[in-house]
This record gives sequence, C-alpha cells and structure tokens, in this order.
Amino acid sequence: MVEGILTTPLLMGVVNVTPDSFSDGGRWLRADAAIAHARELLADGADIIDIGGESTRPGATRPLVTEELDRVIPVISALAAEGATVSVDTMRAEVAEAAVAAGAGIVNDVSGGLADPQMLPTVAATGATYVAMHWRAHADHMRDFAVYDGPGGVVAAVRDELAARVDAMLAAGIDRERIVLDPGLGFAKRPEHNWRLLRDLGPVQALGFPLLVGASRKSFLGTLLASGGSPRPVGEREHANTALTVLLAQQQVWGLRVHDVLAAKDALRVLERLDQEEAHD
Ligand code: PMM
Repeated sequence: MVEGILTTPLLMGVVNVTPDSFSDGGRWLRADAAIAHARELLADGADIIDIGGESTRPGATRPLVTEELDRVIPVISALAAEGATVSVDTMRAEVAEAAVAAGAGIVNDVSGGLADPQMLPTVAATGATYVAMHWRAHADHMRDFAVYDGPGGVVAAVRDELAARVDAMLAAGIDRERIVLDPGLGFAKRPEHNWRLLRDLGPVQALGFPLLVGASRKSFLGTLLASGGSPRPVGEREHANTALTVLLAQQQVWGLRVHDVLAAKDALRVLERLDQEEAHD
C-alpha cells in the first residue's frame, strides 16, 4: 500500500454515563448499556472510548463524587480489561485517579485543571495522557463568560488561556509528550466564537501540542441548521459534523471527539483513499 501524506485523526467515541447529557443523556446510564454501546463504537472504528459521568450541558448541576465514580468506574474497568484505550471525561482528581487505576490511559479534563486544584499533580503522578480543554466556568454559569473582546478575539484568548494552562501542567510535572489541547467548542462560547475557532485553529495549533476537537452534536450546529426558528434536534446534526470531520482531518488535528463513530470513520476512509492517490502524483 502507498503511504499517504495525511495523518488521520484518532476517533474518540463518546459514552456519557449520565442522566442528563444534552447529546445522549440517560441512554447509557446503566453500566451494561454503556459497555454495550462502547463495544459498538469500537466495532465502528473508535480508537479511544471517552467515558464521562458528569454532564457539562449548559445549566447542568454537578453529581456527587461518589455518583460520578459509581457511574464510570465499572464501565472503565470492563472496557480496559477488553483491551480498549479508555479515556475518562472528568474534572475531578479523585475520579481521574480511580479511573487510571481501573485502566484508563487518558484523562480528559474539560476544565484543563481549573476546576480541581489537585488535578494536575494527580495526573502527573499517574503518568496518563492529559487532554486539557479551554474552559472558563462550570456549566451552570458558563454563558456569562462567553465574552471575547480583547485583541485577536476568541482565537487569541483561547490560545493565551491554553498556553497558561500548559505552563501550569508543566510546572505540576506533567510530561510535555503527554499533553493534548482542546479549544473547547461550546464551552463559554457563543456560536460565532465556535465558528471563528474552527476557521482559525492555526494559532492554537502553533502552541505545539496535538489538538482534540469536539464539535459533534453541539448546539452551534443546531443553530446553523435551524428551521422555522427551532434548532435542528440533537440527533439530526451528524451530517454537519461529518463535514467538520473532513475539514479538521485536513488540518491534521490529533483527534476528534464524536458520537457517531461510523460516520466519521467513513469520512476518514474517503480522505485516506484520496491521500494514497496524492502520494502517487
Ligand atoms: N465536549 C463535551 C464533553 N467533553 N471533552 C473534550 N475534550 N472536548 C469537548 O468538546 C467535550 C468534552 C460535551 O459534549 P457531550 O455532552 O456530547 O459529551
């Protein structure tokens, strides 16, 4: 086979073990349902399964630590035992530590270490890969923080705020090679902020770390596709996300966080096939 030029992104399939996530809340709340869904995503081509026990939907209230642990640990243990690469979607050091002990190799922290002061030292001690997302506030009041009035607007703000988090991660002892950054689409961001970031990821990529992007099913896609004044329902935003999958793969992002792994995988296969053709040119 001819080797292409493109490095195709990893696909991170989402399993929310929550009653209230906006995209799939309640569907995989039981451990057996979550595990079965994760197996489907793996069969569809997921490289990583991202397991979360706290909804970050705007306005959501936080679960107790014990609730979060009870939701995610049995699912992580089962999938890790089957050899899956598992990431835990958590803002809590205690959950991250237990998840890594149960077999998770990646800690996906939407707060980039801001929500829990113990997160960065805990991750450093585990040696796990750390995904740090751009974040400003918890879901119950993040809308109030969607203001990007400084020079360079949202792109410069996200770059600078992530750079500050990188400094904190390195100071806490997290290995540079284990850091992944995420611009945090939909978190303290209005639709126009998400579009501007998608249009101009370059400055964030120039920080020199792999990028994970999560656009799948988010409300800015619902707003884009609205008809008759109503946003497109969550389950009907996948085609728009597939378009973004192609565009982001061409920008060489490290990973894409998606709900419909098969759709994203098919899109990547098209790109890979064309890439082989280009290698022949
Ligand atoms: N989005 C959600 C949850 N976790 N993690 C990362 N790294 N990036 C994201 O964009 C992200 C995330 C919210 O979406 P969901 O309710 O569909 O899980």
